[in-house]
Amino acid sequence: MCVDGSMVRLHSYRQFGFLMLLCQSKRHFGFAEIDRSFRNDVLNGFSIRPRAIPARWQYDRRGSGLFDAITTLPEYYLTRSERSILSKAASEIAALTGFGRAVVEFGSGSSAKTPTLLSAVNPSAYVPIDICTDFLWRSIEQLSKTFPDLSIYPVEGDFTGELRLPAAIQSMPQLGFFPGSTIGNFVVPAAVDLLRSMAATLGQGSMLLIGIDRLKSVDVLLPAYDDAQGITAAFNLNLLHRINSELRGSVPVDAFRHLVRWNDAEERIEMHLEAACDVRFAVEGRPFSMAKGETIHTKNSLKYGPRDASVLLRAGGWAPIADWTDDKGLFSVILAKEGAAQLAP
Ligand code: SAH
Ligand code: AVI
Repeated sequence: MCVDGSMVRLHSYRQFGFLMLLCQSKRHFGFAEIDRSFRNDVLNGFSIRPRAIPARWQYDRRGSGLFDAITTLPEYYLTRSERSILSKAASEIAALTGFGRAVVEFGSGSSAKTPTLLSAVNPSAYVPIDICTDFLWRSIEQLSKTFPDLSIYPVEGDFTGELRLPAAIQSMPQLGFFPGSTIGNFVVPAAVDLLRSMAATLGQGSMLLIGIDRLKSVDVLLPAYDDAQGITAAFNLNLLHRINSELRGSVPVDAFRHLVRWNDAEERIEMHLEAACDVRFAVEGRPFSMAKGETIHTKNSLKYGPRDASVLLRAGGWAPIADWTDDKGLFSVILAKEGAAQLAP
């Protein structure tokens, strides 16, 4: 086993117990950076107008558990659609990528879709990257049972920041995996920057398999983000609980409600937390107030037509080579290779 900064190579499932201890001890050191960014983003987010807090902070342990529950909701078609595409296209994907690449997954969460890809492409290594440490380690435990011979190098951290991939995979051809339409949680300029930094991180000759949710009727989109059981509402409101517990907050969570809007000009779902009455609270000793009806913008989920998705990838330094959709055309999975396509004169 080797430990290199935030990366740990997992040679066998037997070492998992020791890894959990290591991970816990690392929390006291490496996590200071994440804690500091959370604090800065929240204090800044409550101070700017309109108020907004980046979506990545929704994924603490409880938030990630609630997101997993969202993926099974009847209204949340995204996960079902993408899984069906991946299962059907698995052998075509493998034929195009070849075997033995290192699979690098951005925002791996519970890695629920990963086994389908790993079984198809027979990777030389797997690198799950996630900001939510609890889920990262739990999913590795599961995966290492299913793929006992696979070298797994988890990376804990923010994939929008500077990423150091494990030295051991640097000489291997790489396949980026970015499922779930997480790219939709970034506004277009940020999405382009992220795709470019992925291309730089994965390097020449790499490929990217990305899931992107398609534009569709608002009648389908709104319930997917405002489900009848209120799981998405609990997921959104959990951000306020997290602020209270991690940042000495006194936000009156019961005074907020989950609000979902379709922004037609930007072709995106927006999630907000709306104050149901005038509120005053403090975070890290700083006082804030919000008037009834004011909102905190907590997430965007951009939707793309097939052509726009292709343009986005090209702008981000990836040339699409194949794409697949589900029976209803709700979602798309695109395989792209690193390097912008040559433009005709
Ligand atoms: N890939 C899974 C999970 C998608 S949810 C799926 O397709 O279902 C988004 C995941 O990305 C969460 O696990 C969240 O913790 C992670 N995430 C979000 N923003 C991140 C960031 N900036 N850096 C690292 N991980 C991030
Ligand atoms: C991960 N991401 C693409 C999800 C989405 O659909 O925007 C996050 C989500 N949040 C609430 N519901 C789903």
